[in-house]
Amino acid sequence: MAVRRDTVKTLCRMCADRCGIVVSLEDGRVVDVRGNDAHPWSHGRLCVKAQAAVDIVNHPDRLLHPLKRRGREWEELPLDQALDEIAQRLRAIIERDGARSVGVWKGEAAGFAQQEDLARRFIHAVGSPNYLSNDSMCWVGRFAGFKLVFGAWPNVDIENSRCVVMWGANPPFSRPNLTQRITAARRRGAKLVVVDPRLSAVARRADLHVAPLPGTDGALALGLIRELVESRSVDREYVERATVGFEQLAAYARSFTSDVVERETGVPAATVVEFARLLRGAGGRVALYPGNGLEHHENGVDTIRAIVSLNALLGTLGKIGGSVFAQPLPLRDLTLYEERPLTELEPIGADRFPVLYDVRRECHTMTALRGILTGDPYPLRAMLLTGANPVLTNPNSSRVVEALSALEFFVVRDLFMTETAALADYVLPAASFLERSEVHAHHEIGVVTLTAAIDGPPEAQTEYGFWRAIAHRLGAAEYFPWQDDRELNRWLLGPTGITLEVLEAHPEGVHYGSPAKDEVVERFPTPTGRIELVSEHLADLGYDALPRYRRPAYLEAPDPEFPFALMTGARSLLFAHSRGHNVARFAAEAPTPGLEMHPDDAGALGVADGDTVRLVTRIGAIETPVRVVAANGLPRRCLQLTHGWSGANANAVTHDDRFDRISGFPLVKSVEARIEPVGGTA
Ligand SMILES: Nc1nc2c(c(=O)[nH]1)N[C@H]1C(S)=C(S)[C@@H](COP(=O)(O)OP(=O)(O)OC[C@H]3O[C@@H](n4cnc5c(=O)[nH]c(N)nc54)[C@H](O)[C@@H]3O)O[C@H]1N2
Ligand SMILES: Nc1nc2c(c(=O)[nH]1)N[C@H]1C(S)=C(S)[C@@H](COP(=O)(O)OP(=O)(O)OC[C@H]3O[C@@H](n4cnc5c(=O)[nH]c(N)nc54)[C@H](O)[C@@H]3O)O[C@H]1N2
Ligand code: SF4
Ligand SMILES: [Mo]
Repeated sequence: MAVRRDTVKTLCRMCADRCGIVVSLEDGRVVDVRGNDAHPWSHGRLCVKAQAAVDIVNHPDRLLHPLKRRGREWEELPLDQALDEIAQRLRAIIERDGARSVGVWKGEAAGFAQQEDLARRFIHAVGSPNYLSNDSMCWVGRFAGFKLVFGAWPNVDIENSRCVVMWGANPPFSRPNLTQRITAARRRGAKLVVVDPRLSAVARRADLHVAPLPGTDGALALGLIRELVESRSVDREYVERATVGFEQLAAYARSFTSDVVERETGVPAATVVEFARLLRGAGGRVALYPGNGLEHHENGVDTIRAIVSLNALLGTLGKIGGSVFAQPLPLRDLTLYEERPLTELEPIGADRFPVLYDVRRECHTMTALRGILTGDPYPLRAMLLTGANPVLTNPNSSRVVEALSALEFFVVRDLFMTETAALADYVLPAASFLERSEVHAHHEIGVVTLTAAIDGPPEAQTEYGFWRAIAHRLGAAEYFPWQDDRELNRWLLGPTGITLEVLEAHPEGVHYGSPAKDEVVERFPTPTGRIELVSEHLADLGYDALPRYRRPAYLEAPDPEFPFALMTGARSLLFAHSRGHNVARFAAEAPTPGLEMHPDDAGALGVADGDTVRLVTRIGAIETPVRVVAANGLPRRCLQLTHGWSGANANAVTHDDRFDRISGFPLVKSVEARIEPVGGTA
């Protein structure tokens, strides 16, 4: 018989770029992934991860059937039976301890947008407010910063900018196709400033690389605010009309002279002045892009508030090439926060980190994991986890293992038997992103796309398929009326005026909204309707109204036991967190993460590139080979280790007991650390 060949146009969803791809199939099996030249975001360009989708969906270790634990063994069982048994166990726990003793955990790989909202919908539909996710340490720290200052997170218009600032972000690895936007802007003469302690891939291309010590960015931002005010480059009239707290902020920033900033951050005073000059020279067309590098510190949200406030002083808001507030695609809302907010049931962490809950309705994963062990604030007995591997990605792995093992009932949905799935009672095979049809709004270009679903293993359910199946078994069918993903997508699109059929006919997506134009923005969705350079809302919650700079602990109270500041989690190109390590050619390329170290520190320790050392923090210790970087690659006494490897798990040494005060994000960058020799090799 002849081989049946097909091609399907869809999106890669392994990072937020969501590039257009063309998938080739032979007899229904994925054999190739190529770039879709007609796609308006990626224009045919892909990164190396897209091809790995072929390896991942066809992987010999892929889970094909539900598994149930029997002591130390796993037993295969039919999907319907697994779902029945899971529902039965959940029902018994809900009847005994109440619905809030059950939680869901949605990880990064399950996706955001509708996949996130489906998990939120499910858990509220069954009567529990406990939605947990990777967003206890991703994105919301930045979102909170924008939300507190502007009431919303604007699009950063990189391509039309005259000065692009990548602050704690490294798109060549984290969003490879966004990098093309930076290149396009530079071709038109834009300057690129990168703020990163490390000489990252994007820093190598920068006109100005500003390298503060980890966690000191707040002082740098306040120093820039001071420079802008002192040089009279602030549009006073706009600032008076559109902001609250300008005088207060300016007065506070006054003490952050470039010399003070140099002493605090290690950035030469002349660099601070040059940075301010580049910002001023762009006529408000400054694209200020804050990254994940800023969130994982105890002072993260205040740092981010100070950084994003620069937008107000520079006049970037509403400017092409600056920060534009685009109209969102008016999809229907899948969440039940209006209908069934369930706040009286005390969402876990909402009292401890009210901003995290208020701005994004996120429960706090680290509080929940502790709660499993202590029963405080109330017992959490059961968890349904999808698309996450917290044993490698949440801080303090040994505590994560302890907590997840202590659950009475634990279900994991994944493509593989992971370190986390190994702790579960049931493991269910999940559909990969290529096997789900989803609506994607690409807000940076105003394009909505419907992804195509390729047939996957028959028992690998989509996210919707799974939540629906359990909800129907638990008497919550009314919330999951749609037959399948397709009908759900039709419902979601309702108010947009764009039909499912139109999207199916246009795999490159359909434009929505109107193209951005320059407009002066004066009203903001904040409590005062203005840009809040100081936040009375935060003051009411017991925080500082000003984005006050707090020195990171490793500088404020240096501990000779732990002389290094360890950053973790800088993205590597090949892997998405814990994903991709089972792709043989990627694993061969990077079998271990490599602890980045300054050559002088390596010299002082007597360590050479490739030597294995013991990395010790107050939380734990791991062994890992060292990667000695160039002298300008990292400040002295700073280290960097990427997470995601099971062999050298960076999160075995990160903190689940120290947090950003506002967002509740854990301290996983600027962690106090020391290096010890291993078996006499160092
Ligand atoms: N130390 C440190 N830790 C960090 C960070 C850091 O910077 N430093 N960064 C944090 C950040 S920003 C994030 S977002 C988190 C991410 O951490 P997680 O949310 O745990 O995400 P992944 O490691 O990508 O895990 C995804 C799991 O989902 C599975 N999977 C893949 N595709 C699918 C699918 O389509 N459906 C389902 N159901 N499963 C699938 C994969 O096999 C994998 O086991 O890590 C955080 N951890
Ligand atoms: N290949 C790949 N792509 C990914 C992911 C992945 O795991 N792999 N994960 C995706 C996810 S979920 C996320 S959240 C994004 C994150 O994407 P980005 O926001 O771009 O984050 P990173 O790529 O980790 O780059 C963060 C940079 O911040 C620097 N940094 C660390 N501490 C500090 C500090 O104190 N101050 C400053 N200024 N910089 C600091 C680090 O050196 C690092 O270069 O990437 C996404 N894309
Ligand atoms: S940049 Fe790479 S991983 Fe991200 S969507 Fe595009 S091809 Fe996929
Ligand atoms: Mo993330």
